[in-house]
Amino acid sequence: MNSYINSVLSDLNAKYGHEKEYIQSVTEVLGSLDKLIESEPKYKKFKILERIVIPERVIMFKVPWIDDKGEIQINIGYRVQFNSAIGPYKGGLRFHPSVNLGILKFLGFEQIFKNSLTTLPLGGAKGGSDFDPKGKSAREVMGFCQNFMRELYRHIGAHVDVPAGDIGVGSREIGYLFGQYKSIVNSYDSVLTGKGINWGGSKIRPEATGYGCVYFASEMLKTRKIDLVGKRVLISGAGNVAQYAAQKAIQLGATVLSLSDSNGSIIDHDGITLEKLEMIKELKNVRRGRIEEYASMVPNVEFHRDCRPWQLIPCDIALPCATQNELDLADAEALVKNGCIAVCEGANMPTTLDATAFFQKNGILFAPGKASNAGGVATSGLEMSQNAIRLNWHSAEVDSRLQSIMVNIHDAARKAAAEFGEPDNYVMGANIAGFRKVADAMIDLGI
Ligand code: NDP
Ligand code: 2IT
Repeated sequence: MNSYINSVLSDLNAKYGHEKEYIQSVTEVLGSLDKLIESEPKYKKFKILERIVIPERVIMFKVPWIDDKGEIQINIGYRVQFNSAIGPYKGGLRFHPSVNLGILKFLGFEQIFKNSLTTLPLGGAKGGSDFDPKGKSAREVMGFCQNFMRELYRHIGAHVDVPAGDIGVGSREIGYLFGQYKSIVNSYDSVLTGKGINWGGSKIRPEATGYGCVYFASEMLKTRKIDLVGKRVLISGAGNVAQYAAQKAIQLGATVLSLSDSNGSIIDHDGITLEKLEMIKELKNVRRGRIEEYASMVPNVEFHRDCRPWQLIPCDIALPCATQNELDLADAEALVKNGCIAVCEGANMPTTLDATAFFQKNGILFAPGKASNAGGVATSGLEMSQNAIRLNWHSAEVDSRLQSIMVNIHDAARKAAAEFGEPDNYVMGANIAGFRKVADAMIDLGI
């Protein structure tokens, strides 16, 4: 590896080695910029790597709230405003007990390059809390969201920072957050995306990440003259991204065999149909149940407790759509052995670094999340545009913009990878294409 990159990485490791996911994401990005850094001395001259790996601002705050028993509970809230060189900070909020500063720094860092790839003017950020929405009543979730926004409101704004959803934050939570923002500030600002359709949301935003991931997979397959018809697809997760990745894959003729949650995976040997998917949406989004229950609702379905889908049954395409590091080297070896041809990340950094390297070594089409899951934030950008012009576009219009953005991202990643001699290396291509625009803007804006 280039000595400049090496020294930045080793300094970062010395200071933040305990923030494992953050170090992993920085290693992945910087590790693929070798050839660019060699060919463009300006990035070293302006110390862009040292500057881009450190967030512009980190906000941490206490969130006290009262549970249904009347007891006081305390969680930690965060917003990592990572980079605003090309636009206002933009990125989701995650509510999950595993949330800590290192995880949000990894997600905020990824978001910089993802947002740059969308072609829209969006900086990178991420936030959230270690609050666990699982098992909480709607009143408790509302109370938590209101107290979270009681502090966050002063740090965000339509031209400052525009949060959205992520794990544990869907339209219900965005509603409570927006209601509280509006009541404090007394202004209908476009300050959150993923809003409900009746109060400023965009058509296709709920579908966008999952649909976009499948559009990206189709583009990758096209480079080998393959389509999705009849392909066996394994999907992990059963939340927003997984549900709509499944929906689009089924619509395009693929057979979706699995979904999962943190308790385990279901394998549907007959394939999940659009009708069965509606049952899953009711189970997960309305009743907030466990994916295990699907096995008792539908024949020819197995539930595998505490297992991820990757080693359970052969597939052609894998779409990891749950969480970080949920596909490791042993999973990658099994997928390749079983004939998998493409892996397209719906989640953020679901594949470990050694598993990614294994896929690449074995000629698997591999799409990194910052490219293949960018449809969500891109459609958030379209929601901001609609709010700014006070219009709502039809579904077909938003979907067609989403599709062309995904095709653009695919082509930009391939083009950048080809420029440096590795046309099939989507990791390298996405990182270079995303990085260049932000780094050049940082140079233009001075220090
Ligand atoms: P949801 O909360 O809707 O769903 C998350 C799913 O992943 C659930 O099935 C959940 O299971 C499972 N999951 C979460 N954490 C774990 C874990 N530690 N181990 C195993 N399973 C887990 O979130 P999303 O679908 O919105 O997000 C999924 C992924 O996609 C995340 O990586 C997110 O960062 C990424 N993403 C989301 C975007 C969006 O627009 N929503 C945009 C781009 C990326 P359980 O219910 O048991 O917790
Ligand atoms: O990881 C992501 O890109 C998201 N959670 C969506 C962010 C957004 O602002 O829509």
